[in-house]
Amino acid sequence: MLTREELASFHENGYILVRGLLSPEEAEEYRSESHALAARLSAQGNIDATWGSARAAVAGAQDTKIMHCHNVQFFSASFTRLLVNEKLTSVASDVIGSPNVQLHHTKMFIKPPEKGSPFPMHQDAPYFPHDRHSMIAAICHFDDAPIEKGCVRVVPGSHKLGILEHSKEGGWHLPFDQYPISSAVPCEAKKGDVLFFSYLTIHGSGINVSNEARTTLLIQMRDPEDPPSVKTHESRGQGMMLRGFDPLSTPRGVE
Ligand SMILES: O=C(O)CCC(=O)C(=O)O
Repeated sequence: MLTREELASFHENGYILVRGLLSPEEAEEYRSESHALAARLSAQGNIDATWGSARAAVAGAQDTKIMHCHNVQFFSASFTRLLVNEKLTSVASDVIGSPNVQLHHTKMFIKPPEKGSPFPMHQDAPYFPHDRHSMIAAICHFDDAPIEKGCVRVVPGSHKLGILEHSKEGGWHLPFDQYPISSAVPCEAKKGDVLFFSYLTIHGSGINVSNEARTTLLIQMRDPEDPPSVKTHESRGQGMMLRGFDPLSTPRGVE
């Protein structure tokens, strides 16, 4: 659970980096699972998820790559256990402001050494707007993410701006000149750290130019009483309860 000061900081800045939420051993296990999954999937096809806008926005991003898998809990039981980890869901509950925490989706990213793709600055909200803006992301770091590995960067306080107009070209993104990645605050992380931020918080990340991969799992969660404003971005597993219960459940959902 967060302290009163940490929660106030989240509300003021729109993000909080929780140090050592996972132990180094837990992080290492999830790192191995992530790389094993990426190897299995890569053997069957291309799992690069580099945004077209990343190539356009960032010098040096022309031949970068990022290995990716959506909804990893359908690929390995180890990730299912992480989703309901008490340490994770108790902080999620604090920042969402509800005892009930519902899954939206998960995304594993491996930024490979020397050429790991960047993400232009954006809010997540345009992808899947919700009426009460309770949606958060928790980025779990399975290895260290210093600046040179392309750590996540944020614009503190930007969650207070509401949903901004984005370009949809090559992935939703904000104007490159107005929001350069380099001017955002780097959230350098150690393995086991988890970065929580509102889906309204402007964020992005630079290229991994180091000689090690950057391995993360992004878990998007919401208050189950915060309905989607539009029917979009639906995926397998969406609506799974990670903590508490769904006060809006009806017999229609029972099969
Ligand atoms: O992992 C990162 O560097 C950023 C990911 C991100 O911004 C996103 O998936 O929306």
